[in-house]
Amino acid sequence: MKSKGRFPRGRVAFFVTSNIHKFNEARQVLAKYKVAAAMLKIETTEIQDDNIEKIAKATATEAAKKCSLPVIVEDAGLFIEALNGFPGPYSSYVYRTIGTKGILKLMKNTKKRNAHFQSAVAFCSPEEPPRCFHGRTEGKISLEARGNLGFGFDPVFEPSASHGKTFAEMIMIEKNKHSHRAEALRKFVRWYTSTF
Ligand code: ITT
Repeated sequence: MKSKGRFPRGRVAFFVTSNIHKFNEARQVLAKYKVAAAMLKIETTEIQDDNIEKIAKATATEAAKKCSLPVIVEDAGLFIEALNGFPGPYSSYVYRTIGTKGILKLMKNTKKRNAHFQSAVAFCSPEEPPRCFHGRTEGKISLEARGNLGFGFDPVFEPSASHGKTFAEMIMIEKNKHSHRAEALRKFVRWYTSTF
């Protein structure tokens, strides 16, 4: 019998993250596919690598072993063309240190403002090797910070498809229409619901 408006038994994705904003965005995307999301905070040793897929896979493998559950981990980064892809995989550190103000300062007097976000969602169960799903949002770095929704670099990132709004000027449902994270998660959840 089909369940009406309820999550079918067993359709839960355990999302390992310490970032509540990421989790809330993911929860909204997964719910559309009737997959519930549970946030797990697990201490992992985040590896340093130029490749976000490698980081997400390594973290997912470690977390799945630690909690003996199938888990998803997402790693994301902002890649700015004029800065040769900086901060990319180092986005978390750069956000904590120089933040959006520092990015705007680095981009002062720079006409070429193209940038993109990349997301890698890794799924790993204790028995199997990890598998990865990708998302990407093209856009540009705004001239000034705008909006107070979202998190991280959202106030300075204008997705190309958004007619000049930054991510931080969008409610979550709108950000999820354009975002790298939502794209990667939709790929994951389509695979997940057709496999399990
Ligand atoms: P976890 O590793 O615990 O999941 P995190 O915040 O460290 O959380 P990431 O390493 O994936 O997550 O992201 C690195 C940083 O990139 C993050 O702290 C934000 O500053 C920025 N970032 C990632 N996704 C973003 C988004 O959708 N909007 C704005 N900034 C984002």
